[in-house]
Amino acid sequence: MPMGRVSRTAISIPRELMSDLDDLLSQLNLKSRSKAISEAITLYIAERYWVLSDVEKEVAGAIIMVYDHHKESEITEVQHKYLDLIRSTSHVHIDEERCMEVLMVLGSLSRVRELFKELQALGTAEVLKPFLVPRG
Ligand code: NI
Repeated sequence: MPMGRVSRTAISIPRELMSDLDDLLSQLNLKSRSKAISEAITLYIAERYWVLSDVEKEVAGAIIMVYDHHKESEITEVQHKYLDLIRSTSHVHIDEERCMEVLMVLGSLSRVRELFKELQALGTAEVLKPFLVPRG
């Protein structure tokens, strides 16, 4: 997201959380708390954007899944109903039992919601996480 004018605000967060952030920034040799918190807010919005936004909007994003590899055919079955939406997939075999898969999607938010709900309804993924940003 492009940085326009900035707003100043005061927020209250647990001291330990701020300390964890400062430790991390120090280890990464980064100096700006504001930049880190801006990035965190951007991620927060991207992870929740799909919940409230206008369903007619066009979005781009990813759906990240971790699941038992014995359930792969069910998950693939669902994906084949969304050929218009899923532009690419990436799959890695985590270990003997589990797979991680990322679906890159481009299309209307309503369609992404349908896909997400259908994957959720399978109840097979231990992780099912959308990350969406608006287009245009
Ligand atoms: Ni696999």
